[in-house]
Amino acid sequence: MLHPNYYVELEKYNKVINTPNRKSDIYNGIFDRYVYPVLTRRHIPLTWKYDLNVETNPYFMERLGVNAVMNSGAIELNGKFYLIARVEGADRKSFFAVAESDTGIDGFRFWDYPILLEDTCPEETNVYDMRLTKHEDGYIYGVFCSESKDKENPDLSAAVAAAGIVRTKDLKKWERLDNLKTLRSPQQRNVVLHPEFVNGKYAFYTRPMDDFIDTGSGGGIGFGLCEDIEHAVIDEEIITSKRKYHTITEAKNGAGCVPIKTDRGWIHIAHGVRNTAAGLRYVIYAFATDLKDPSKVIAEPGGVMLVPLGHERLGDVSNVVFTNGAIARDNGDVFIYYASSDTRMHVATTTIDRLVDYVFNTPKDPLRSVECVAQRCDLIRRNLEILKKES
Ligand code: M1P
Repeated sequence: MLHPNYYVELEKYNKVINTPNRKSDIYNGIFDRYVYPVLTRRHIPLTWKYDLNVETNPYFMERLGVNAVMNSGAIELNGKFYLIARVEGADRKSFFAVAESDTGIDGFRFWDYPILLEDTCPEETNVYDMRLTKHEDGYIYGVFCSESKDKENPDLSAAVAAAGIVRTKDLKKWERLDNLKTLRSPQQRNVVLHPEFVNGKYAFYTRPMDDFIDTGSGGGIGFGLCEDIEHAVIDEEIITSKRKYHTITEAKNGAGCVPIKTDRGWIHIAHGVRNTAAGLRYVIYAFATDLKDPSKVIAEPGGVMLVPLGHERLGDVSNVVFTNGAIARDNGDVFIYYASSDTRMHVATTTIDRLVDYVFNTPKDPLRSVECVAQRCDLIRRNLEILKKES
């Protein structure tokens, strides 16, 4: 016999899982937003949190609570949409779990068990933010942040971030490979594996960092090649998308989704961070790189593509949107998955055509107010002429 509250909570869970999503009326022509998040802590199965045994849990208490579901890698396999979510337990430790949906915009349901990674790094305390790459070598790779205490530094919060690597063919069996070594950068986070070989080598987008939080002298999103994915080592990292003064990337930036291949170039959807009196503000931006040389930026629209709006602005780490997963379908549809305020997951939908138009035809940031106003006045002038002709 189960506790009566089990049935109450089960009904709530089923309602969350079965609520259809719909497009919101917020318009920008670039992508559609949706009214409901696609994954939240309310999507966590009851079996992950409660002890259902009434003798050992007479009050039907959460024994292992879940705090947030966020930053998820994404992949389509056999026509189904999968998110590898970062689930953060009440104990602040994150882990990965697969959620599956038929539509990509709703109905995401976690598999029975989260992913139990091979315990190959005794010093590793926390893992998060997996990017999933369907590589041309036939494997699906997951690259994530592997965080450990910085033993050299007596500060209790001092940590070291490295890029952990796993691979799978079915999202069920995962093989852990060596963490990525970047010989010239002491720390790494937001590392993404490029889906194709470049000059016969595995190519990674990196984020050189001097420190756990501050990227320090790290100039932006890096790019480096390595020979052996099982023992990945990168010597030189060159900078692709650079951080710039008084832009959305001033404090830092980082690669997000695996780049999307189009006829015009690789489209990257990344995050940029700036500092404010209210703390760091994370937004999502896009740029394109050359098809033959994916480190070479060939188009960089000015400003943000997606910002936290309304309830997205509030959460455990407020004023944050962050993406590490998108699905580009064969029919040209693109599903961009993003987390808001380190708390919940959302989807934004668009198409390859729209992304290409956005990335290649949105004006660049002229970097100075006076030139930004001139740019806007030019647009207004052209528009007023059109309206005059129409009237
Ligand atoms: O809290 C916002 C984000 O902070 C980190 O991103 P970055 O390395 O660019 O600062 C990550 O830890 C990410 O998980 C988190 O969402």
